[in-house]
Amino acid sequence: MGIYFLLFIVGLCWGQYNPNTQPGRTSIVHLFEWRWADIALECERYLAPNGFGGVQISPPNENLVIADPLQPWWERYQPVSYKLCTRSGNEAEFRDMVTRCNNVGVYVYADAVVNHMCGGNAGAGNYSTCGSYFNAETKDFPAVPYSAWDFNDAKCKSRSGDIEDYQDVPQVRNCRLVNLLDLALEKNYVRSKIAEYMNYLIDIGVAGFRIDAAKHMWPGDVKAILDELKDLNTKWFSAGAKPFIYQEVIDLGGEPITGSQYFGNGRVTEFKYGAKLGMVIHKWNGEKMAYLKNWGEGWGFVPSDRALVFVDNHDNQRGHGAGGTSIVTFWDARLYKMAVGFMLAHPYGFTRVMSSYRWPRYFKNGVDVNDWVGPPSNSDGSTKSVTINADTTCGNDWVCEHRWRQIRNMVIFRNVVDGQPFSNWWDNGSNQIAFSRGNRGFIVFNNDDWSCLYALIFSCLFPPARPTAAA
Ligand code: QV4
Ligand code: CA
Repeated sequence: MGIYFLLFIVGLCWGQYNPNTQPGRTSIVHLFEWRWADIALECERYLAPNGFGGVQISPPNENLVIADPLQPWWERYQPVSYKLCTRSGNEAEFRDMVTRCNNVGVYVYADAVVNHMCGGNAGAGNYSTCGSYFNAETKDFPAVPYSAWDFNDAKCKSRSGDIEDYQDVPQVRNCRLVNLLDLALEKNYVRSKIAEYMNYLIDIGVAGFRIDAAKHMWPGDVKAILDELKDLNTKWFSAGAKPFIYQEVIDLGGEPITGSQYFGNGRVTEFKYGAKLGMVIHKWNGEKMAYLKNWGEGWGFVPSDRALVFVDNHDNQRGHGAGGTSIVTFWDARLYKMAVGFMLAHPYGFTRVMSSYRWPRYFKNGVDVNDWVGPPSNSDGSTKSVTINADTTCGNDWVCEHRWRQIRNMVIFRNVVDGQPFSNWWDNGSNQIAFSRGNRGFIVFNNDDWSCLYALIFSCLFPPARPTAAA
């Protein structure tokens, strides 16, 4: 009896940390702001054939429609209800996407914005993506429904009602993140409405969730919600499979709230990863690739099986969130291929590839004042479809980093070497490194500007200024 009981418990726990991807598929891609119809097509025509395990989608629930600035990308982080209509598509399109992606073994991970509703100064009306009425002033969201009783304001002790001090733990959890109406997650009613929303997505076929702004929710409240979640839909997943959970907790050190406080719920986003790798790839502060020999927990990151890792994300690629100027993005294509290539070659963490859109950056005093600009749009405000060029790149200002040859190949490399140990490290003491993954894969990087990388055959295998990752 004992052993079975233990296995059952392990099975219960193991689920939240397991991405549920099909065997041999070891990465997901964040198709940021893509339309559901385009994601369905991409699952079938590209992600499945190239070994991607899944796709993170933008928040699928009804959000505030903001006129000034005009429909910023971040309006999708201001919920009005849990109805499934957004500029990515309606419920029918959402269902079609999940079914078609699941049918080709590419699973869907939804961005769950459940810490808050819209901004406190959003006014009142029906300017929302399903047309639902709301009143931010009175905290009335009849389409859920939520009323003023379901929000935290009375609990918040800061002067403004917003989070003012990240050293004050109750403030970070109970006050408004940039004035967003903060939900009272200790209330069973609020927990039940959120669990109802997430279970609705699970019934449709979703495989897991990114928990937005998890740092701003008490770990116990998050757990209480997760404990109400169903097992995954057995139409695509084995009986008893649990939703994969990765919580957005920005922890660069120096704050009382840490990623490890959330390990009981699932994985956490390891923001130190992108920030530190960016420093190394930029060769700033004396950082060099030779130092990557002990990459991972050796650099103070969370344990590998609790980490969701990425080079950049939708926030820090445009100066939001964490990571600062060290973050490498698609705007620096040469460095970006190297950073993503290294991430996919190294065994640490569960990897997420970013897929972005180009926006008209405009720097004033070193700050991009166009960081708010939403996805490529038609004149009526609808999101442009993702067109595919003859050379397999994307049009309409969709960057499609996941389709870049070096990145696609490294997604496949990671699949091929899955489970193989990090071994045979070599470096030149500077920015030329090489390592294998067991006897299944071998990779070389040359990020030195001044020297060829000579191999045994004494030829200049990898000339400088052309960082190369040979899989
Ligand atoms: C502003 C002021 C407030 C003021 C308010 C009054 O900052 O002090 O009270 O106006 O109107 C947008 C605007 C922001 C505005 C806010 C409320 O940018 O200027 O407040 O709306 O109107 C995204 C964007 C935010 C955006 C938010 C809501 O990044 O700029 O705010 O969506 O639209 C921390 C958190 C971390 C968070 C990160 C950005 O710990 O969890 O900040 N990351 C996640 C998401 C991120 C999203 C949110 C959380 C909120 O990844 O995309 O913020 O859901 O580090
Ligand atoms: Ca909160």
